[in-house]
Amino acid sequence: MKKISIIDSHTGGEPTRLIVGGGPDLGTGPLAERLALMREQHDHIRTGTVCEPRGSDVLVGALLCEPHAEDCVAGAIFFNNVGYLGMCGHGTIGLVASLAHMGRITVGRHRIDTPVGVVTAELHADGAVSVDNVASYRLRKGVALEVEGYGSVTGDIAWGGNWFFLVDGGAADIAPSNIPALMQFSEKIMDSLRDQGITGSGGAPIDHVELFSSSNAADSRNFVLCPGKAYDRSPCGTGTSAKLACLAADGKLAEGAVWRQESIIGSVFEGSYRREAERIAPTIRGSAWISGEATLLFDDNDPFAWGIPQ
Ligand code: PYC
Repeated sequence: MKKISIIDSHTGGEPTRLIVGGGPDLGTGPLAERLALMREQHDHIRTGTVCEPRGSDVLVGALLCEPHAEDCVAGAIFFNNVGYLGMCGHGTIGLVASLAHMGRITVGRHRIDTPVGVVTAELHADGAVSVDNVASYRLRKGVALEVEGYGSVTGDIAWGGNWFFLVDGGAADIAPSNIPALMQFSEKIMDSLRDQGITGSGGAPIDHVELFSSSNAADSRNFVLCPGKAYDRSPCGTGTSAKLACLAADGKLAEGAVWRQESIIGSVFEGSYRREAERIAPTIRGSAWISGEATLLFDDNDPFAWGIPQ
């Protein structure tokens, strides 16, 4: 029986399942190479860990790795029910909380190796975590998209570690009671982006849609559709970084000022940025809680041991 050890956490309601033992041997190369190796030769570890029947489409997984880049405390490869994520903000906050839970780090700043570069995270004395995310930028402003059943929808395209199409307002108020309508609208936007060939840099697919409305508790409330067709329960770290890039480009948020981004379920991340030439260096602060430690068992005779195919 194959065994995989995990630590579960959630960051503002969005779960992260960290593989801490029993994962594949991916060697010692750069994290981007190790991600490619995992995708080509060990993808069943991803599907067995985060897909049904053990997981669900909302679960983000992370494989804890030895780092390749210098002075890093750990490396991580993030994935979900349909594939791999370059970077994951809520997942990094969950990873840092899990490393603290394991006794591997204490309060202070720590470098973490990821497939899209090194990110620095700070564990604060109150348990909150700040992540200095990868350089973020807006690629295009005011892109008009024809969306079947909704007409013309205008949004910005921005990079925050993943590609986002950001839309102010939308089909329905951003409230938990409207999740089915928000899902339908965002999925239609995702389909239209693909069908109309609208992409990020170098033809990269835009695989996250982010809708915004006003908030009574923060500067804005969002709804984020992720590539696996689940919505982010947290305000989405990479999505908040993409939002900061748009605010900075529009001159609507000063360098160093704090933007409070609320999620659809009411959890909040605080974001701020420094300018770095044409891009911004965003910092996202949030909190994660450990919700479980377990050993996953993979029975050779179980037809769904490695997940139900999607
Ligand atoms: O927090 O960056 C994030 C994220 C990406 C997908 C789900 N959460």
